[in-house]
Amino acid sequence: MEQQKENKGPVTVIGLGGAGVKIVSRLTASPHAAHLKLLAVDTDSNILDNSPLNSEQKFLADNKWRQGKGCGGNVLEGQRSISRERASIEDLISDSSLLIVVGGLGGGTATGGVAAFAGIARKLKISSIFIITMPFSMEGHSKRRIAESGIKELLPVADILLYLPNDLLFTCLPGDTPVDKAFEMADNEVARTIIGVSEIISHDNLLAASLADIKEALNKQKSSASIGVGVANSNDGLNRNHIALQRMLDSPLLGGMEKIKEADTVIVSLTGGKDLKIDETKKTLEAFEKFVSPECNLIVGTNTAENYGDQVQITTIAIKFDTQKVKKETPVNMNFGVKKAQIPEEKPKLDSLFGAELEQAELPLQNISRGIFLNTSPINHQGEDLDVPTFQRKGIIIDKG
Ligand SMILES: Nc1nc2c(ncn2[C@@H]2O[C@H](COP(=O)(O)OP(=O)(O)OP(=O)(O)O)[C@@H](O)[C@H]2O)c(=O)[nH]1
Ligand SMILES: [Mg+2]
Repeated sequence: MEQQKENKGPVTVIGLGGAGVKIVSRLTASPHAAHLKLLAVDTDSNILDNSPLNSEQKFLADNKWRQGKGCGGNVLEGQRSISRERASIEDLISDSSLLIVVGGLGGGTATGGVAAFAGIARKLKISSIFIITMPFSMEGHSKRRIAESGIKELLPVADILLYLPNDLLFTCLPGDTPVDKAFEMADNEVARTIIGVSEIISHDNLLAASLADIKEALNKQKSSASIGVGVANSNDGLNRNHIALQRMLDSPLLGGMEKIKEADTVIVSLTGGKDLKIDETKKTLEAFEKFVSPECNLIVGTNTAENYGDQVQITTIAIKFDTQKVKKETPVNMNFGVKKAQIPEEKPKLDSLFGAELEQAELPLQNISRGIFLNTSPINHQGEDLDVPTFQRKGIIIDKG
């Protein structure tokens, strides 16, 4: 695997095509996205004009050729439009430490353009994550086929691909919900997912789940995965973490608690403000163990960020490996993957994320608990060190297989 360059630049989030631009536009209102560099790229000038991003954040791809009218669902034109702008796009993202591209597959611009972005990121040695929505079933078979062709192009070149079926949102929406409202909800969920994913791989995590492990699991075999995000603050009740946990379990893109129960690997990341207490963190993460199967590889991470105030966010990614589908060209469901957590003393370096570290046979999970409770005295009860999470006390060994 090619080494990614060391770069202390921003995490750049690019919204590509109509849906992508709308989702990125939602992030402008979130204080939790303040550390992200947001960019909107489209072939449609109307979409860009309607975005609250400022003019430096907007890029109209191939203005002269498409005349700002979008690609009208033509994937080839989407491919050409973005490819023709390679040099300008390189300039836009060259300072990035990580690139997150978000878009809705099914139209021309994003479906055609995503692979070009992956290629540009590779050339610049910037790690890339693609957070992609799949069309609603109501949009018809042809949109789905277009979207699947986009996934097929993207899979071999993206570092990480996470695709979210818009349909999952319907499971919790009343039947008479207007389409616009459904899209709006999808936008909000995806925007939350972007923040959650960027938190998980954040550089100053006390316990950062490493991007290398996500990548490793993805390379190992194709998998299906679900993402849940829950947010709460102290106005919601005394136990904000548990409320956030419940909201995460109810979040539409997760697709129900079963997804966590069935998962082979689950990563759970808790982010809060500077007042996030060790004991509430510990209780929440231990409570989480009840949801997973004993064989599950459970990875936990906590993170504090000043702009969270009294808010907490729990992000969960539940992955189920599907050995039947390993050899298929396209996966059936969303893709994502994770494995161990990073030891907290050292910040993860992007240049080492895809390197030789992937070769370790057994994961040093024992170190994780020392990270959470680094500067506190150990709590012993009946000869057991309660600072060590139960799943570790039970001696569950994670084999990378
Ligand atoms: N979440 C969300 N998804 C949307 C929205 N609008 C469209 N989509 C989804 O995104 C897919 C692609 O639509 P667009 O983003 O408009 O397409 P595009 O990439 O701009 O491509 P062209 O318009 O053909 O150039 C659709 O099939 C929908 O599934 C939206 O407002 N929010
Ligand atoms: Mg469009």
